[in-house]
Amino acid sequence: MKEIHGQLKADGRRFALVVSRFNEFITRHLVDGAEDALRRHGAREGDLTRVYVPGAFELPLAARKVAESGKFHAVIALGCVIRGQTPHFEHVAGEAARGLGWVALHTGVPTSFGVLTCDTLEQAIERAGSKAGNKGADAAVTAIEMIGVLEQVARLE
Ligand code: INI
Repeated sequence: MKEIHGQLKADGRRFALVVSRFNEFITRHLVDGAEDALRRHGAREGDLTRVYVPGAFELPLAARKVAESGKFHAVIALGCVIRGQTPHFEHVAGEAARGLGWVALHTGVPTSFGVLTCDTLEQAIERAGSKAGNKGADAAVTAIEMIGVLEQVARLE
């Protein structure tokens, strides 16, 4: 019986954080959480790159180009969509989720979904480093784990 678990080892890995500037007062905390998690798992400063885009809708295209560059072991997409702010919440949030899923599947590069989709600003604050944790950190740990999982799957005999 074989069992695969991704090691939480980030040293020697290169990460791109693709970050939405919309709701920047929230997304900057997701960036802090993600980078802190990467460092705590051994990632080096020089192996982290931030790519900023205007909004969550733009995350998939930038994530795709970054993944296709072949320069990164994983992409961590960070954004914040708040229902109260837009009648097209479903479109923005839906396209971000669908598009980032597409990027992962079509490039084979782990691409994690650190996009908050909230009803209220209060919920966003809770998920960006207060009582509901930090979803940027969660997305970073997911990326680290997926690198390990895919590496081991590739080594299966
Ligand atoms: N982009 C976000 O990242 N979050 C939002 O809450 C949001 N709202 O509320 O509209 C938002 N809109 C901008 C969108 O992502 C695109 O940048 C824009 O439509 C141009 O393509």
